[in-house]
Amino acid sequence: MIYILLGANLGNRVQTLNRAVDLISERVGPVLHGSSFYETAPWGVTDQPAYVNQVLAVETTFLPEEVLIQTQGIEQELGRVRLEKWGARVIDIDILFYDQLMLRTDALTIPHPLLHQRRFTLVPLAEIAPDFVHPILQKTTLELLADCEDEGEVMLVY
Ligand code: A4P
Ligand code: MG
Repeated sequence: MIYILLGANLGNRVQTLNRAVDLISERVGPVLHGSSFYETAPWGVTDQPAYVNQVLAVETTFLPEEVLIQTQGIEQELGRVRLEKWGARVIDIDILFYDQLMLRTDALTIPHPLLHQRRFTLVPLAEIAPDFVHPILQKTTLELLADCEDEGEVMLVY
């Protein structure tokens, strides 16, 4: 099982996320669970519009690098223009976990190295995978959330 974070803060955010879910199920594998949509305060670069974030649980037969190629293709197709690190974007797709795998290459770090510092990731993840254990930190999502010092607002949309 892999866990994927979707984020959008430009354009029709919810429509973009729905299209991303469809493309992921076609090109990566069946989407077994999807969290609710959350409207979240921008993290990192705070002078940008609010995001909508969602976390998906996806079953895949692809290797991690192949998943990244697929998700980057989907980002391109949905109109992602890369401007500024952590800056505004039509769509961002991050791979959070790939089973209990730990991986670090130039292109890919799994688990995502910042996930435990971000309420916009942990809150939706806790909805669909509260007891998943982070392979490096050896804590469940709920434990990571309890320890997280991020105070960014995360509001359930639907
Ligand atoms: N990459 C490495 N590991 C991964 C991984 N696990 N998943 C590489 C996906 N990509 C991974 O990403 C840069 C490179 O990261 C990719 O080429 C890939 O090889 P990017 O998406 O091009 O650049 P970026 O997104 O601007 O930078 P970065 O560091 O990925 O930013 P983040 O961490 O994605 O943060 N605030 C809220 N509320 N909600 C958000 O969703 N997102 C960001 C972006 C900032 N603030 C946010 C949100
Ligand atoms: Mg990214």
